[in-house]
Amino acid sequence: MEHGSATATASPNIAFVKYWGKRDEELILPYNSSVSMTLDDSLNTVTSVLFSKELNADRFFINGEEQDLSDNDIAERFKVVGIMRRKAGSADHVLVVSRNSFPTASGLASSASGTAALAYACSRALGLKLSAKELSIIARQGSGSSCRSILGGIVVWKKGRNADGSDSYAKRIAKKEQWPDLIDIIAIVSTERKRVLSRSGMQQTVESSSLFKARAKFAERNSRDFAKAVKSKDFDSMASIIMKESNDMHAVMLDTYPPIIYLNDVSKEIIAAIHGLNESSGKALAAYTFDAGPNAHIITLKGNEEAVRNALSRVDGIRETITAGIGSGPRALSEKDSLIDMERLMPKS
Ligand code: 2P0
Repeated sequence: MEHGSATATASPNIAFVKYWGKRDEELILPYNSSVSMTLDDSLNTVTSVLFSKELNADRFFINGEEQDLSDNDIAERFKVVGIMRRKAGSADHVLVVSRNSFPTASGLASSASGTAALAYACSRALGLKLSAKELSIIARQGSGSSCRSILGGIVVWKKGRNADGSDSYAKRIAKKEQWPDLIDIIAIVSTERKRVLSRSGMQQTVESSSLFKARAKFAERNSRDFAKAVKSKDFDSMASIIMKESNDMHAVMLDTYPPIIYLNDVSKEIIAAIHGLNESSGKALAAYTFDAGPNAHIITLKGNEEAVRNALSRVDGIRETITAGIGSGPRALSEKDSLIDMERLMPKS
């Protein structure tokens, strides 16, 4: 092939059963299975790739800024490109241009949507016909949680048992249409960059937390129970697993030495407000979950949005909220949406 290009879009996912801890750092294999919902287009990454003999080096731009490919974090995500190139038998250099549509204040990690969009765009540009399973296995090696953003709806990432990672990939457990009302109200509490990155933080947990050894077993059971609750349309059980999972993950973070503390006082106020709302309603209207930061994700159904907003309005310190629905996964965009200027072989200005 002389050259190949493609543009794809993917969205982040929010984990209901959390991934925190790798049993294999190179292949990115987790200690436990995890479950998430892929978000809709309200938050997304668009990525264009061009493989061409006319390029004399690999180049990678995110939001207009050129990335240093010798930086560890960037090189890890870029691993996806190397895997794709080997699969396609290509030796061409690549130009990758990526843009996150996230509201700058969202504080959301872009690694999941970015790596999923990169994998999806590379496979199309190189003419590889890969299944969702194959794409998920490749994306996983760039960033663990990105393997779940390869699919829409509610998704489980099976931890797998094989040493080569061939059985550690994401599978959909419910289509978007089965849970069309599921939403994530993101309450922005802080826009500061996180001090401890997920990658090094989770490794410190594996090395130093004794509670973590127990977590793997609970989390595996929670993944199975969550899948059952999704199938039986049991939001009450889903909500309690979501909240307990978040609490459990933040407990092992605190048990890490030195401790990793992502939640702040506003996060804790939100936790109390959601429990208060559920108690006064006599059933679970909503669930909170927190990732590697203090911003809250409130998982609820569209019909409960007003009640949740009411409860949140009584918490001081929430800067803004962003609501995302359930998404349908990555998709290819047309050439006119490409972020690459094919004449100059540079990002479009
Ligand atoms: C998750 N997080 O399940 C958990 C919850 C953060 C807290 O996956 O090292 O960026 O690239 O595999 O996927 C964040 O970790 O880490 C994450 P790597 P990733 O969504």
